[in-house]
Amino acid sequence: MTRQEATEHVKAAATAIGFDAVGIAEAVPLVDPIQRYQAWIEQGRHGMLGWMERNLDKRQDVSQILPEARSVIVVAKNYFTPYEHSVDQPGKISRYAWGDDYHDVLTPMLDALSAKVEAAVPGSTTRRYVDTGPVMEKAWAVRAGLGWQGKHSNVLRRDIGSWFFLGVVITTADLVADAPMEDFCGTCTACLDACPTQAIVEPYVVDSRKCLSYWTIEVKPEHPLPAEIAKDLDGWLYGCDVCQDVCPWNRFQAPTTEPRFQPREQVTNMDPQSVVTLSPEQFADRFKGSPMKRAKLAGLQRTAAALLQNDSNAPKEGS
Ligand code: B12
Ligand code: SF4
Ligand code: SF4
Repeated sequence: MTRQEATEHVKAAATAIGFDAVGIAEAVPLVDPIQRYQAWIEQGRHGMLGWMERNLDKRQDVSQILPEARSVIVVAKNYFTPYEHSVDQPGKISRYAWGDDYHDVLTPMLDALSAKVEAAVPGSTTRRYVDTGPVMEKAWAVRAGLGWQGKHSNVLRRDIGSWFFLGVVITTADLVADAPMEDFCGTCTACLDACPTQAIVEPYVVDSRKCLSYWTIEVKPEHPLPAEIAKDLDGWLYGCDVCQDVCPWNRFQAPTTEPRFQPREQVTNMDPQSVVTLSPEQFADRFKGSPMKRAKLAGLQRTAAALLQNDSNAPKEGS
């Protein structure tokens, strides 16, 4: 197979496996993204996510992960389902967590893609990631022309908006790289204007310390929610979708074909009162295979208690 044929074969395989988009980048070190990443860390914008301070060499240069890496294949998997959050009750769960854990869904798909790459280019090797290591997935997606980075900092495309997960296969196979995509944010500032906590501190830059997603998912349960976050939860129990809900490119997104991303038992909200009374056994049973396990029972209960205590947390109309 020629280089061009191998590239086409790999892209066709990504589609056949069920990915919604694929792009390829040359595996040379990232320059601007790593400088911006470093500045972001120095400004403390990662908050308590101490692991983000480590492995800068690997984040910059994937050959520190896979020596002789030549290409980075980036794939997108749509998780949009045609349901809305209940606007009249608090306890909103972010879309990405309505179905099964995306790590469980994407990992075998990435393994299948890796096998196709290794077969197309004999002697090549691969390493795959889906939010599982020190790889700057958004920066690689941008370089691979998979989408552009929106002002809310998520990667998006005109055809499928931003409701997709990213996955990455680093490979020693030398494939033909794609050109980056144009930025279609234009003069829009809808995401910056709508963020309930002004966490998008400037276009393209999110400060985790202000972001509801950080507080409701990532911060360990032993840390109480700061008063200014607790009062502005805007009805969110787990994660936050506001900056993507308001994005014009998300208006017409086609639903995912993946049954495992459908809302479990049609659940898009959870009554905070039912969360504070949940037992560990009920939690383990209810959230088996769900991304929501990540917050731990005590973490969910911390947010649920804040939702119950703050009247201002009733979701605003239309949010
Ligand atoms: C840490 C992390 C978080 C943190 C920090 C958020 C963030 N903005 O990075 C928190 C916990 C807040 C978070 C929240 C969410 N996350 Co998250 N997260 C990650 C993770 C593990 C690392 C991202 C990272 O390195 N951030 C560090 C900062 C420095 O990166 P950055 O924001 O991209 O910074 C760039 C821009 O600021 C840019 N920049 C700065 N100035 C300028 C100026 C111009 C002109 C331009 C063009 C660019 C630019 O340069 C920087 C470097 O490239 C990735 C998985 C991975 N390994 O990559 C998932 C990931 C980014 N998360 C994801 C998701 C789905 C979410 C949520 C939507 C979940 C939810 N519904 O609650 C929210 C979205 C919040 C938001 N608006 O960003 C997806 C995004 C998919 C996509 N379509 O882009 C990822 C890729 C996971 C995955 N594999 O699918 N997340
Ligand atoms: S996820 Fe929510 S809190 Fe975080 S930047 Fe987006 S709108 Fe703001
Ligand atoms: S809401 Fe507007 S500014 Fe924000 S990502 Fe979407 S198009 Fe870009």
